[in-house]
Amino acid sequence: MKLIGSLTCPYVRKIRIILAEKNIKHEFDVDIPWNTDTHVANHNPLGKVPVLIMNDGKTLFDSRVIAEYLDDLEGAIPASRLIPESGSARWRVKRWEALADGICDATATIFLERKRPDTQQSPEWIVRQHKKIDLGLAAAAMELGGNDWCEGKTITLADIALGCATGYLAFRFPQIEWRKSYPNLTKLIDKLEQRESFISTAPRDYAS
Ligand code: GSF
Repeated sequence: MKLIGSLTCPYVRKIRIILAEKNIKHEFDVDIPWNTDTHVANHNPLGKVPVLIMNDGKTLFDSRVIAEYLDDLEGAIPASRLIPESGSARWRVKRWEALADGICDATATIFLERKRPDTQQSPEWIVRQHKKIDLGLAAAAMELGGNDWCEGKTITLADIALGCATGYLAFRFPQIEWRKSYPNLTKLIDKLEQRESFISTAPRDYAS
C-alpha cells in the first residue's frame, strides 16, 4: 500500500505514526497538495492529503477513515489496537481524535488566512480560530487530568492525534506557549515525542 502526503500535514503525520507504531509495510509518496504539479486530485477528488492507495489500487481518505482501516488490518504488529474495538472506550478515543483534529483545523486555518494579503485577512476569523485552539487545549488538559494516557493504560489513537495537534501547533506557531499552562499535557507530549514514530515524522519545511 502507498500513503500520499506532505511532510507538514498533521493528518498525514497521524497516519505515518500509526503505520510506524503498527509496523505496517508501505511506501510513502510526498505530494504537496498546494503545488501546481500535485497529483493528489487523481486519488482524492477533494484534493487533500492524506490519501491511502490500498493493495487493490482503491483509495481511502480522509485520515480518520485511513486510521480505522489500518487499525483493522489483520496481522499488523504489535497486536494491540490503537482504537478500542467496541464500547465506550472506542467513542472516547474517537472523540479525542475529533478534538485533536479540530485543533489542527483551527491552526491550519490561521496559517492559511495569514498567507493572504494583509488587506484580505479577517482579524475576527483569526480570533475565532485562536479561541478553538485555546479551549481545545484546555479541554484536553482537563480530560487528561492525572492520567498517563488519554484513554486506558497504553498509547491509543487519542494520544497520537493529540501529539500531532500539539506538534503542528508548535511547528506553525511556536509563540503559543501552551506548555506553561498545562504541565500534564506537556508530560504526555514529551513522552510521545521520544518515540521513534514521532521523531521520524516530526513536521519540517521542505527547504530544510
Ligand atoms: C483534513 C485533510 C486536510 O485538510 C483529514 O484527512 O483528516 N479532515 C481531513 N489536508 C490538507 C493538508 S494540511 O496540511 O492541512 C490539504 O490537503 N489541503 C489541501 C486543500 O486543497 O484543502
